[in-house]
Amino acid sequence: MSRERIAVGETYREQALINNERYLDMYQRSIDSPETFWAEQAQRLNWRKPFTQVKDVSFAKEDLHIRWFEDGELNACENCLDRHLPERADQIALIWEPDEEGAEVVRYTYAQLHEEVCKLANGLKAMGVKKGDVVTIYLPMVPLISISMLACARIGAIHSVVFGGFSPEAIAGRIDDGHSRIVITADEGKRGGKSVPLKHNVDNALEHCQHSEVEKILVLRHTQGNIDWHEQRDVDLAELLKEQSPDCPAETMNAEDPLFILYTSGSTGKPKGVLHTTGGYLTYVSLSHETVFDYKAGETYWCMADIGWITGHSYAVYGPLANAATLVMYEGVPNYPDCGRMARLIEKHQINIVYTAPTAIRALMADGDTAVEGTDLSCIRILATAGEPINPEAWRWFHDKFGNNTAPILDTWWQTETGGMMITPMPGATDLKPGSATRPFFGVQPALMDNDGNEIQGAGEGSLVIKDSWPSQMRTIYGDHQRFIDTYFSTFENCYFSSDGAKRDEDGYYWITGRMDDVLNVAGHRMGTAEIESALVAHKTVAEAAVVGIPHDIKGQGIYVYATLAADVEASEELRKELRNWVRQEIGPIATPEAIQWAPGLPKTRSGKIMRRVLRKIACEEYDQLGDTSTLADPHVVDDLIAEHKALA
Ligand code: 6R9
Repeated sequence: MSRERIAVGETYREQALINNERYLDMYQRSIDSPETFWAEQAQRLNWRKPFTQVKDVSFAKEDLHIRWFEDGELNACENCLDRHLPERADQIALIWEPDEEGAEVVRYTYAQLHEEVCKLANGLKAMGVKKGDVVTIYLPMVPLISISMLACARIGAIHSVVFGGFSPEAIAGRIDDGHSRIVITADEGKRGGKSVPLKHNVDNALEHCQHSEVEKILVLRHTQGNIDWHEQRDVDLAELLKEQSPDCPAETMNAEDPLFILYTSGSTGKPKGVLHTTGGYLTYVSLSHETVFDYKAGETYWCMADIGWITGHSYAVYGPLANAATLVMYEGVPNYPDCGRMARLIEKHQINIVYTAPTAIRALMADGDTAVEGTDLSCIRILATAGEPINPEAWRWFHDKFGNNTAPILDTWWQTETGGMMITPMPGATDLKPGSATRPFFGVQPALMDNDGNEIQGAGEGSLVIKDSWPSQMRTIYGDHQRFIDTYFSTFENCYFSSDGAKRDEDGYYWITGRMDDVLNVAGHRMGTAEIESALVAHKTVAEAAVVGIPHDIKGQGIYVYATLAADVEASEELRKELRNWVRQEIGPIATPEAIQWAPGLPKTRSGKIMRRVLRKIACEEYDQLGDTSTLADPHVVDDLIAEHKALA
């Protein structure tokens, strides 16, 4: 924990929506009388039918329920578009910057975005999509991705966005789980000058589905690349939209009706379908987008996260659009064609607020000052990060090079499950400490627990839990409510357990120390070790596998694999390559192992549990810190692994 403390800048303190007094006052009210506080905040949305109940929650695992504004009715899409039209029809809602630098930028006003969404909503209806149906969206970072989500929301369909970097197997699992009948995709995506075969991946996915009910695939012709076409099943999106009316009444939804499912990795089993609902989610992401980014009308805002992740859902679509913001969307990667692209893009569109990931900063930082050379970034007012801890070096560099040593860097801690930012500074209110996510957002009651389940008071370190509900909390795991209860509410009584560890300092600031379960964070992407292990053992040559995280300069964490080969299989460099590719194919390129070590045996306890702690230490070459290995069934395994690791290095 660094001792450095950066005081709120004067201009920020004077001009921001929330200064420290206001933060303290609002925070206190949000905790003392959550019902009044949230009833007030929910007025930022248009309700078709006002709610009379604000909050009905129990975190007790025998009686778990989480309901917000439960008798209210509204439509999320209408709140993101229609209600802005009287005043802001001609304001730019979305600026789309293509992968290829210099290629034509596309802009949508709020009126145009509304029209596109209505047409697609009608198109979906024409395909038979009804309220409550799940629509799978597998698209690159093009405006259609937001348009598709909003079109679903408009007609009450539940969207399930699958990150464009995921493989056919991963798509198949999600299509199966959601019983999706419709998939929206594109011929290809473009990232860093390369094409991503999206339609081809969907075709493949359907072959992997256990019980595919997919009837139609709507295809955007984006790159005009060559794709297979199945007359009965594939629909050219442009053709479909040509026939659709730009009028589509928005469906009346209950506040607790599902808005979307988004899959995320856990420590065991297959990815979980995190379910978010309508009223509470939208209230929270809209309030937090405005107050954390201090968003003011007329400002241009860029959230760099892919929309396939929660950061994209909440802060590149729902939050900013609910606030009538002007958004930038970028198709590609921040260092294409070179590491100056991000800065040039900010300058070109005069972006005021940038929300990114530490891994992107570290990647640019590796090239020194060239990332910002020749650009004038004085348009930047606020910088923010999410997804992983930001190391103080990266914080400093970003603050200096992009923030002109003035723009605050907001390190926001939250999760797919929390829907919105939970622990975060506010530009006009919070003194910053590089590496700390600082203080809780309104309504959020974090606590630290010790191993016996007792709450730690004052400064200390423990398991990070949240003691009471907040409106954008996930409601369940789609199709598996028991897993929801077991995962989040069974470790500590009457608390939501985040699976993260944290420290709290004397000022009450929180410092996230990382996951306490077997979940890795690779370049800000969550991945379960179990997921990668099961991909590996699905290969015919692998008998058993164990995966651990190792420190990585740019990605934060890298994937280190221990593989035990089947009896008659010969280890070889060829096979190592094949397994690397196999994992990429099974999960996606983000899961590519840094290294694969052959392991004739794995360190197991007598009850057969793999001792990952030991494997982690070996992978990090901390041989003298293996800890207690006395419970191992066969302690010699460890010596063999160390020898093999040394040979590999
Ligand atoms: C928003 C998002 C959640 C996990 C979370 C934690 C890590 C997120 C962080 C952070 C340190 C931050 N994480 N923000 N760690 N500092 N500011 O990333 O959601 O993909 O579900 O990941 O990411 O470990 O538990 P998600």
